[in-house]
Amino acid sequence: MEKDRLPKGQKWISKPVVYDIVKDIKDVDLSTYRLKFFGAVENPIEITYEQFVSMAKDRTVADFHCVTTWSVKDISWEGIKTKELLKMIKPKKEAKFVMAHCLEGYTTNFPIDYLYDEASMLAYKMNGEIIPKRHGFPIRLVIPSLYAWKSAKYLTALEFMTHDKKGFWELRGYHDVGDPWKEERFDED
Ligand SMILES: Nc1nc2c(c(=O)[nH]1)N[C@H]1C(S)=C(S)[C@@H](COP(=O)(O)O)O[C@H]1N2
Ligand SMILES: [Mo]
Repeated sequence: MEKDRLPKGQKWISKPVVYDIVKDIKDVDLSTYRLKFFGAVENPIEITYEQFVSMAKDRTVADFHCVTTWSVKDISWEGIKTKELLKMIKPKKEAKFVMAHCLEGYTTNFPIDYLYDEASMLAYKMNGEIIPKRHGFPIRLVIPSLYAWKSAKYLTALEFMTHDKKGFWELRGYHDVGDPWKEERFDED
């Protein structure tokens, strides 16, 4: 039933609204861009955009829920499933949390389990096209099972942490996890 598809307190709109903590985003030089995986992992690596694209073969179609109450149906993302990348990076067993780091300084944290979700991806295409600049070019983290502020755009690194730390919005009162089905919008305390 269609109603069950929309988390409480949300309404459907047709296209995602661009939300950014800064007004301007620098152009990215793909020849120097690197995506890093570091922290509590067996195999810390850095990959180039070209390497990423050559490995990209996964696709997810998922609804996107923003904490400001809009939701968008069926956005398609192409790239690499995070659970596949983790096979290569091998997080240590004490890695419990992840911090996403972005080009303009944005950060967001979440429990590592969300990277094992079937739908979670690192994406370079959105709805069949290279991700538009303001939607996260060149690579974006997409975690459909959490509110959209966890889907970090302009991703530069995933940091694997043994202890939780708060990212940009989490420091400003937003929930550490942010599950739309539990309406985890803000931290209670
Ligand atoms: N790097 C970065 N990623 C970000 C943000 C940001 O400011 N910087 N905003 C977040 C928020 S609050 C939302 S709602 C979504 C919006 O995604 P969109 O701009 O593609 O619609 O991006 C998230 N990812
Ligand atoms: Mo947001």
